[in-house]
Amino acid sequence: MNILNASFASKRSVKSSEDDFSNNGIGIVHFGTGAFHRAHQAVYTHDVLAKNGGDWRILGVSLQSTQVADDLNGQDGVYTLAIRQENGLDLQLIKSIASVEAAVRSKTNIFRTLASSDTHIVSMTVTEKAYGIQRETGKIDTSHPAIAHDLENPEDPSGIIGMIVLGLKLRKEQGVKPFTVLCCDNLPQNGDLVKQGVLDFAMAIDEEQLADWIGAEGAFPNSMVDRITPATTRDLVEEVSQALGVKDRVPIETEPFSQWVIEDDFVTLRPEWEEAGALFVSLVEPYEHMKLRMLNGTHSLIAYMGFCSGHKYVRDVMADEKLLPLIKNHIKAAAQTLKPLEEIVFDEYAAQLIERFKNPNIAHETYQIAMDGSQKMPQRIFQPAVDALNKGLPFEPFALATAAWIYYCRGNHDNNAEYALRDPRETELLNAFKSGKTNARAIIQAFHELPDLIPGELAKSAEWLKAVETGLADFLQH
Ligand code: CS2
Repeated sequence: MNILNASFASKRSVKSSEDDFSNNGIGIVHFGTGAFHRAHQAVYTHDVLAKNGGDWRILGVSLQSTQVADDLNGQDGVYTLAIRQENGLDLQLIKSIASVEAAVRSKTNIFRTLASSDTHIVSMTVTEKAYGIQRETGKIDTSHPAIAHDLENPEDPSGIIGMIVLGLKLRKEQGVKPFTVLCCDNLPQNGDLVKQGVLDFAMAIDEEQLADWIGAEGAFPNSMVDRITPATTRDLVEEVSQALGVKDRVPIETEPFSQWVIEDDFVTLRPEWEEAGALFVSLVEPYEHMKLRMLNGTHSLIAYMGFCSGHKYVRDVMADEKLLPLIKNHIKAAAQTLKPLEEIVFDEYAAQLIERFKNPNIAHETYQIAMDGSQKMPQRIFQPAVDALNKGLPFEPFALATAAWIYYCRGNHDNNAEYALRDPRETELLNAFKSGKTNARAIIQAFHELPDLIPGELAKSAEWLKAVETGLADFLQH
């Protein structure tokens, strides 16, 4: 038996395998076919294909690994979505991914599809660190490895910005309208940021006319994406394969909750994702601030405090009576920095978040969330802290989260066993911690002096520095 015609042997199942999209064409190229995409956009797209049909299948692109391409292609792009409900596991076969290209092997089909007038959308979940765009200026960071490579080799790019620019250039040359660039990473004003980076890159390779054309005709909608998706484990592969009666190498487990808010600004066609539950709005920023600050900011606090206290999963941190009040404080302080959103009562959103974090069926590792702190802390913790200080609101929870992150950056457990920070700025962070030895003030000073990380407003605030120092001194002592 093959996964395409698998039927579920046990447990509850939401949908079996009747859907067949093999005749639907490709309309989307998606960079980063990891767990999050497969629990989110690919599912919305599957649902729209099932409802309305259309040429909206996805060509996945993996920028670095070949594994996910091999695994998914070996199953005709089909995989199982396992939704952990309170009363069991819902399984659904997702069939919106046509196939996946590993860019390190060949880019021929990737650029053919990027240039094709049938492709309307290029979306991406490549994580915060992949872009190489400076937040403050929107300019490309020429020291970023992918940007540096692509500036030298604009006709054979390997990074996300270089590939988008070459894809758009091919379209311009062939008289095809630009595709819409839909960023689905947890970055503030993600669409605007990518647009600035793309335009700056085009200028940097002397493609002024291309930049003008993209600026005038392109579209880069902002979007807020949300679904808690732990990395796939061997246990999940076993559990799903058993329920399916056939091996699925790449199932995804996720929570029941899912949210997608998208700015309705597309060059040409788009799938009717609203029919699968997405919300199209004219302004995404308030939703994005809410999510980045209340969910992701709290997640980072949970991750650093939890990991350093020996908790493996988010749910374990939530069950720790000493830590839970600190987590609740953080969510509240984050909510206070937000502009009101008519559609959402922040207290209700907060209560829902607590339940989502507590979900006993989701094994979300604190170490997974702790990764890439230097790329996540600015929008999750530092910017809300600046707003809180400016508005005279409680800022201490953000100082505590900062202290917890700095403490994590020491890179070893209390028993001296080392762990990798898993951060592109790992060496700088470890050195900053070491430079202060065991002196909280000196360590904090070193972190605040790192370039392009903690905003100057915070580094200059005595009350902020004091609060972070108190938090860190406490961690160092206990
Ligand atoms: C998490 C996010 O790993 C992390 O940094 O905070 O991946 C989080 O689970 C998602 O944004 C939820 O939508």
